[in-house]
Amino acid sequence: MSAVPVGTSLNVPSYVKHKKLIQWVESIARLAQPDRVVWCDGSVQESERLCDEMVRAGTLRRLNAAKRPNSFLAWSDPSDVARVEDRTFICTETAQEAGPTNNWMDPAQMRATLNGLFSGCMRGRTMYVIPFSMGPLGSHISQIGVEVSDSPYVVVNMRLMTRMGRAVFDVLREDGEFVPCVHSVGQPLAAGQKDVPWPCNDTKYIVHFPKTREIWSFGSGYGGNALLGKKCLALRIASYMGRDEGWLAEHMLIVAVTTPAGKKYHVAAAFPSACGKTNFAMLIPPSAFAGWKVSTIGEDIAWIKPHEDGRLYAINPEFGCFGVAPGTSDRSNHNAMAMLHSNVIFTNVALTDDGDVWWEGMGPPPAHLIDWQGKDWTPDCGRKAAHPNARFTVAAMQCPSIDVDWEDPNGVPIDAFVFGGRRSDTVPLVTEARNWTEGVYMAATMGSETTAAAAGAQGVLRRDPFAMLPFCGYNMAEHFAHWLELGEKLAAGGARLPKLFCVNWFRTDEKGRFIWPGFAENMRVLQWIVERIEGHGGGEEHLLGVTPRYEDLNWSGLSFSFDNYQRVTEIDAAQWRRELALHGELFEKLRDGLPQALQGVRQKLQRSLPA
Ligand code: SAT
Ligand code: MN
Repeated sequence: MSAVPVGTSLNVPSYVKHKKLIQWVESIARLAQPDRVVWCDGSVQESERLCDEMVRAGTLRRLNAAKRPNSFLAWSDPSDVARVEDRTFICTETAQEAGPTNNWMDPAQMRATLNGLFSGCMRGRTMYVIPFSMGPLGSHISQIGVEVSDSPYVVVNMRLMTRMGRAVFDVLREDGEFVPCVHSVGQPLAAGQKDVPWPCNDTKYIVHFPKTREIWSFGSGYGGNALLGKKCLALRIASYMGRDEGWLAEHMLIVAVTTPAGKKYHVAAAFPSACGKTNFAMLIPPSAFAGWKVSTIGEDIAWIKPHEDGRLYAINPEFGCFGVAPGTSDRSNHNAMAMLHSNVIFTNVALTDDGDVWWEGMGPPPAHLIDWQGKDWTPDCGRKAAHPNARFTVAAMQCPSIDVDWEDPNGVPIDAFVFGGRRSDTVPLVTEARNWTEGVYMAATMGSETTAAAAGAQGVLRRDPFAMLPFCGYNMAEHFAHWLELGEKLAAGGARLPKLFCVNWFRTDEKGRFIWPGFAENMRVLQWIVERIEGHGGGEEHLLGVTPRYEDLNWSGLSFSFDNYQRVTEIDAAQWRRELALHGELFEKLRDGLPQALQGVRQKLQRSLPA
């Protein structure tokens, strides 16, 4: 091997035989000039050692072992708390290929920028080589990635979020394909300089080269900015792969619903970040639903492929959850609370006086806490104790409702797709599309009020097609076309297509309170969806599709008045005129490549609106 930077040895383990991979690691080491290179094996011992080091460095706090065994708390820099969408780039050959909803930059120009940023950026730090598989190891659906990162926090999180470690090299062997992912917090250390607990850089770049399947991330250590298997690989790069290869990478949870008759159905549902995907994926049916069972296959991402039988099968490419903590409680998500009892990394939640964690919505506030910024907190201090985008990282296997088939390398057959946004008005509780094109239209025109998952203003209504606005690695208009073509292809083969539904749990009253109880009560909607799949659910056809009448839902165990039901299902003509105008604005923005069929649906809706 040729010489590496002064004082650096690549330390390649003997079991790594992949020349191209070794050369690539060497090239990044030369560029970034870390003090040391460490190849991660994914073992418990490795994770424990790194956690101990991070505790000493002040990055992690070990939580009370009696209350929260083997769990840690990290507080990030206050400037590094969420995905940075305006610093996320798709570098395709042409701007048209990335489309108007992505930030585009010319690949050559971006490479020059990255070369500058990354040169020497790991000085004084260790560069970890993190091999991981998205999807079960060795499955034909899975993709291998290798992330190099100067953040030990990234290593221990990747171990929970992906199948990470030495076994990946058994799959890669000498020349297997992998997605190279380069990550740096972007804060080199001079000789003798003391580190900070959460190094990061005000300059941030989250960059994708979809054609060459490369990811480069600079300046952030947080979540989807830094755990590159998740949004970067499993959504942005994978959606681009799927477009080329005839499959889908979607921002969807996957649940199985088993009926009292023992029939099992699979539903994949798209919601924007921090709109309750984790809660829906782990729903426990209310006690009145005896015999019904909901089990979890995934809670954030689905890879969906057509099989020989003509149906669509989905896998969860992830191995863990990176869920929103605030609002999670025994009432909102009992399964999530149970899965958080041990082996968790919490980020940006508050610390209790007895060494446990707390966040808004968990339960009554303790009299005193240390907040996510390390400051004393009391219930009357006027600040939030946890950051609104505070998260937990935990292995999916710890979820009590995890489905027996969740690691099936062939995936599970999808019976229905559900699309939902956070809308305080306009969009009814649930609507079934009358056909595939109408369903794609619903997904394409989804709107949602923004949440703390991304930096920027919250509660602003924006179009979020397929809940993929920040995650589609190519032109969104083409994504619509890809869905329409896939539907046509499957239908032409004689397959029964999944049914498509649009939901909205978030309508509010005059005082801004949610009208629909949500959470476990969403089971009522889920039961109706299953009945529609089975062909016996009742409903009423209207402008947008089919919605259950009051008497079509199972109300046992809940008192929810007919009037309130009207308020969550009503279609207001004035609101829909505004809504269709907004759809028009989106279509205008996406006009290059927008499928004509979708314009057709919009025109039909416009004509059917009462004057
Ligand atoms: O991208 S993150 O995983 O940090 C947050 C999200 O959008 O779900
Ligand atoms: Mn998400």
